[in-house]
Amino acid sequence: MTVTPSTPGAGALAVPAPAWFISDLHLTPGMPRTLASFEHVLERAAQEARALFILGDFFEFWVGDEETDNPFAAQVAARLRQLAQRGVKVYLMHGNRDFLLGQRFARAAGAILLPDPTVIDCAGQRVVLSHGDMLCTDDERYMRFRHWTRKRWVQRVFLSLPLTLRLRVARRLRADSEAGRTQARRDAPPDYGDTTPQAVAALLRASHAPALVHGHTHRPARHESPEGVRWVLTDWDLDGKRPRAAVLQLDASGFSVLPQVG
Ligand SMILES: [Mn+2]
Repeated sequence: MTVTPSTPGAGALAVPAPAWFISDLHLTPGMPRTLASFEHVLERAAQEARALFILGDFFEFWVGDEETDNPFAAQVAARLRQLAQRGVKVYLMHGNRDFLLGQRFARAAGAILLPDPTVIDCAGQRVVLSHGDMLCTDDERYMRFRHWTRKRWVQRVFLSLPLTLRLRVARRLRADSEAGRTQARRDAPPDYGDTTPQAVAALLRASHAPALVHGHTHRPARHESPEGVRWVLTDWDLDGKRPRAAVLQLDASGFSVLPQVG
């Protein structure tokens, strides 16, 4: 499958520095320490960052913007909004779990929804951002699922179903994909697909960017290839046996992983 970015060569979103990048927080009421750590990071971001990018799978799952009214999601939105009101730009990109997150939540959070991929211009660097699932092109079953579930009409049909039914479908899909993300499974290394070098190279070339930042694979690293540098963000979990949460920062001195943000 070929990757066709929606934001090719030309325009790039101008972003003030320092910019912070996080993804795959999988926020859910069942992980209170992860939420607390996120709130702590927002406090620090208000002091130290000018832009915050949340590159998908922010929530464990999202079946429609009525979820904005849930006390948990409302609290998260309120925190983000406070950050935005303190002058930090807040950007959200969809992941494979929360791709139905819409304008209603974004407005409540004072955030801007970005297409996947998006090219930014920050601290003199051109960088392409993606959640990363579209780069895992070897997983044909998932790519088919992605292809259909990103169609507007399919989403409209799904969103017209009663909320309880949508929640049931989401739970079933989660159980299918990773046996319900029990704690033991969350602490184990990921056993699903990684990005393919061809998809990464194609995206870097099409974006005319020497750097890519993505999440999704839960394999935090910095990779170099002839096409450019690829930063992979960590997922967040402060509630399990293998605590992890990190922020990637881009400023005038380049990229750096901020230690001990949680
Ligand atoms: Mn993901």
